[in-house]
Amino acid sequence: VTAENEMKWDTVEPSRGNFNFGPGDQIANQAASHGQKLRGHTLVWHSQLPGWVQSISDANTLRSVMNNHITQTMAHYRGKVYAWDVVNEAFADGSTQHRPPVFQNVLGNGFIEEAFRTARSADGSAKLCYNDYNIEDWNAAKTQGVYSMVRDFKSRGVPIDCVGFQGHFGSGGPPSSFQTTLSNFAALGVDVQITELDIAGAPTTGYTNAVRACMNVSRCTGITVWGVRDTDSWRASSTPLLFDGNGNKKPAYFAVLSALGG
Ligand code: G2I
Repeated sequence: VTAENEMKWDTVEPSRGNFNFGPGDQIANQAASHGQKLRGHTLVWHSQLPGWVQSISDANTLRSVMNNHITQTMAHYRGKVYAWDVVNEAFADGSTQHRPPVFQNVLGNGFIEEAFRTARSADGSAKLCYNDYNIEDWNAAKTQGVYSMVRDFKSRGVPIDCVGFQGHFGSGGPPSSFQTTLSNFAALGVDVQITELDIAGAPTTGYTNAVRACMNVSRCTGITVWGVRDTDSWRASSTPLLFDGNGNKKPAYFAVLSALGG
């Protein structure tokens, strides 16, 4: 289970030092009472970031605010969240570089490393993941940028355990190189997961290909769909999920079940 919005910064720390874990706790409790594993989403992200953080221009202030947010949130969910998206979507589209606002602009290149080191200190048991979209195609610049970062982190002992591939696909499903991408990242010594899967029109072929790519890579340890019913999806008009608005199973549901082995 992943909270779609309830563990994001604007909900969790709407003003400096005031933490609101109520909405996230509801999801955590629901997951615990059903024996479901919980992913934490997300600690450091440029979006759904409250205005008070976006307007910080002093590096020492932003560093302490970022580290405090990571530390408090992970401490609260210690033992409940098994894997955290520590940093989400830090790379710019079509590029090997980080996107500018606000962490990169104020803290510089080292902010991702600092976030992961802080996260390891805050919870030594949780898996620490980098999560992003449009990094499924091995030939994309953004994929190569993230790959270089993970390789660098592993070579220098910066703590990182997993990479999340969001998997927001068009009607064609995953790019043909997706399994290559997953296995190349896994070969660096991290787990890989599909973290936010949805496919425009929910084609059975696209879903089958996405599930197979993961099943074929032994270090691919999770597939999460980004919502249950089409009507609740962030892209509802594309009906990208496994259940329709009435909660009925769609053909893609049966395709996924079969790709998982029945
Ligand atoms: O944009 C799709 C996903 C891309 N990867 C990171 C995910 O965290 C992201 O999730 C979406 C949620 O599914 C949406 O539900 O993130 C959006 C915001 O970036 C979420 O939308 C927001 C709306 O923009 C707000 O107006 C609304 O108040 O949902 C909020 C809560 O319903």
